[in-house]
Amino acid sequence: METKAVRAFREDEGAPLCGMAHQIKDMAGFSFLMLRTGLGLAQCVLDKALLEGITEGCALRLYGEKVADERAPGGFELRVSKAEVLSRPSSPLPPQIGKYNLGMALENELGIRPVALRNLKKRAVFKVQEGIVRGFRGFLESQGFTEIHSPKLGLSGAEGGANMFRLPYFGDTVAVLAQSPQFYKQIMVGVFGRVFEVGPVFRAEKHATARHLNEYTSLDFEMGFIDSEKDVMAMETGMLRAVVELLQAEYAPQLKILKAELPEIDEIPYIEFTQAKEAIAARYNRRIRDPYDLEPEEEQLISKMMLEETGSRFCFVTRYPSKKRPFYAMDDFDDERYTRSFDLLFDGLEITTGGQRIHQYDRQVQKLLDRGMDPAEFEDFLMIHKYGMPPHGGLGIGLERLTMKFLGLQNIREASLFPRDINRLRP
Ligand code: AMO
Repeated sequence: METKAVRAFREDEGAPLCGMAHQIKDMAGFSFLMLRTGLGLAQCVLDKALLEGITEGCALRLYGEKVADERAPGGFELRVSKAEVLSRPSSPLPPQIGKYNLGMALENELGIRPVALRNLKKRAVFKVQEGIVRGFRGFLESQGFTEIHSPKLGLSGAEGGANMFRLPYFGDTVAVLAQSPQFYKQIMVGVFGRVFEVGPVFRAEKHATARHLNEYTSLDFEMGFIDSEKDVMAMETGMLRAVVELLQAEYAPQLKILKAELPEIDEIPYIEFTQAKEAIAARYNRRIRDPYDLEPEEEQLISKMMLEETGSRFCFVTRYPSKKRPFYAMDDFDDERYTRSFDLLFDGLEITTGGQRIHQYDRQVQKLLDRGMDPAEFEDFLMIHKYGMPPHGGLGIGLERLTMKFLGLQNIREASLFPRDINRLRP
């Protein structure tokens, strides 16, 4: 498999190759040096004299002759004739970095993340993550969406009070960190019609689980002129297909390193919330404890059931009860106990929440009042309803959760460069 870096290098015969000494293997009379470049590994062969003073972790500029070799990564090796050492590490690199498996407990690995990320398998996760964001952005751009950047500091949150980070602002003001770009993406539908954002969001989750972070990257989009939440679901299905296609076309080396099997995405099946709850209760002999929300185990069982019945690793759960959905969710026209909202499950985990939103002023104000909330506190947001909004809807996807599921990782922290959780604010 030829990486882009290697291709560029091959096409420019005279160019030296720059990179970091990733792994050095001594052979009889010569050494193999695996050079880590931004986009791949290059196999370099040096005789003993040239290797003098070079250790793993050195930044190098290597000159030499490129020779085709099927066994080398990228199909060639560099027979080095001249080596310039541009910098040397002041400490030997932890020996595991150059190995295929880092072989460290996650907690220990996170402690040395700045260097652990140089391990090829660890690094590949974030290359794939780049691909997911490129696929998301590229597909939405092709559908006429405009990218926006909303503020992360504000006075109120959109997703309820329990998990908001508050911090002292100027004077006596207390600011909150954005739990989502919800208000702003809806506002911007009134401006551009279709918008998306990729940005950080903050949740003061007080529990440490394998699927929660206190800061994560949210992939959001919001679109006007929809007939129902089904239009949003169809857009998400198209986007996921485009992401998988891009990953297959341009990220094959990383997927191979990670031994990842991407899902096939055709139409994504859906099932209504209540129907799903009842079906798994009967099928797996479970008691329904919370009729308004899904427990993590229920998400797993719904996914399992849908995989068995439809062959799809993804499934939408629709018509969530109003009680547990935010105040901006549009209630079902026939039955106000339910909303026109959905979650998307992927291999047993919720990766998306979305739905149609209330676009009528009176209706939005009434829903706030019904929930004992003060419309005056939402004056800025309500401006859009007051001055006219199309029927609209959208969704939010946790990038780390999506990455984790695409790659079959066990803990969300593995899909976050520098995870923030209840016990961790560094590195
Ligand atoms: P919700 O709060 O369900 O919806 O979040 C959307 C998606 O974000 C991810 N997610 C998380 N990922 C990591 N750590 C967390 N603590 C965490 N919390 C949520 C999940 C989830 O499905 N405004 C709505 C979206 C919308 O309707 O447009 C919202 O934020 O993948």
